[in-house]
Amino acid sequence: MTRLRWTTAGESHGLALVGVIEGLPSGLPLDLERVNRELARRQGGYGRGGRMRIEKDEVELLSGTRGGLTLGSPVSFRIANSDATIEKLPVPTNPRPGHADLAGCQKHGHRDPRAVLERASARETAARVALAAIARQAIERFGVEVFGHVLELGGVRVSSGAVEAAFAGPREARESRRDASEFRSLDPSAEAPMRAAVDAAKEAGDTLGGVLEVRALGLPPGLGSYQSGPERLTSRLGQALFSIPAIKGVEFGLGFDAARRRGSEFHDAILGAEDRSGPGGGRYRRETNRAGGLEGGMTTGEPLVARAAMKPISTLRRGARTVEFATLEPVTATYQRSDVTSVPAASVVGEAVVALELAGAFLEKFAGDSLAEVEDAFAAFRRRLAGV
Ligand code: EPS
Repeated sequence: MTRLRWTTAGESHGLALVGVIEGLPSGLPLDLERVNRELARRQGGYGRGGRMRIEKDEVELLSGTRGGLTLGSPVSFRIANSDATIEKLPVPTNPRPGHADLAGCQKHGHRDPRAVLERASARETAARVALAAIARQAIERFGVEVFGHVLELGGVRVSSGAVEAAFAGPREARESRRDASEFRSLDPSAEAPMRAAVDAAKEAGDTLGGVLEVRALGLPPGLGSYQSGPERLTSRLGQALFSIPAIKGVEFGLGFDAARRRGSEFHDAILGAEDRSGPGGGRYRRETNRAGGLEGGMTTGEPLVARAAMKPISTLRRGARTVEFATLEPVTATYQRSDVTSVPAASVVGEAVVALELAGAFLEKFAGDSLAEVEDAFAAFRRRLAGV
């Protein structure tokens, strides 16, 4: 039994992105179409640039399954790059602000931003979306749903009423509403102002950031641990969300607003639960969920609610101020092409990294070499929970 772990490799304009994940139980049916659907969702969204018309991301499975079932061995795949021009692309003569260019060059001792930017590029997130789309299949069968959507883009906020209504309703309805939106939003009335904001930024050669939210429903209590800081699910999820390029802030539940409340106005009262059929499965429920489904670094059985703030994309068509490596002469940073915003895509990536971390925490709590063993461990926990 291996703890769930994974890695990616690949440069933005290299041959391919590669992913390897180990620690999945054997006997898990893997739906590759599901993986490709997630990749397509990440590629879409209003405000993407020319590159996404060139690529059509699809996984090619290389190992870890037989007859459509996992073997328990590492699962690996590649996603080919259509634009695999890394050897031919020009070497910029100046570092672009906002990117990894300058610190990366200083770190490695070169004056070639391409040597840095090819790996620092957010293209890598395609591999992580594929890894997550594989791993989450291990927890979705236990009733866990992980759902990402856009809360705010370029200063346009979706209505919280529309969001709460979507979460109160059936899963299929919120999925189809979000997937019909070019902004991955649950509020159709936000579409027109968001489109206008992106069009205006594009016109001005500028870029936009925003806020994404990821909720996970159907989680049992007790995933994660209070036993050591790094094992707290809060720190693991925070790290996962901050690992997405351009993320500048992460919060759970009321987040920064919690700092402005008294304790009596924040903590979620514990009530007895009449209905024990819910995912928590236990004898308790909460009156509110201001903590965002996490207490003591563990899931509470309430929905997990995480949000992440994304800065505007660093590549500006109007140009950003920098200096030449050779002369320190002030110049406008090199521009080739870029997205105006990728907040819709980042909501898919946010969903993915949260799902990947939750899959890891779930498979630690309900560990097993085979899917049957995981099912047994989960059922035994549910039985015990009814008595605690
Ligand atoms: C990116 C720059 C753009 C984006 C890219 C991320 O690519 P290019 O330089 O080839 O135009 O399209 O995003 C992706 C390729 C992707 O798959 O999301 C960057 O500098 O981070």
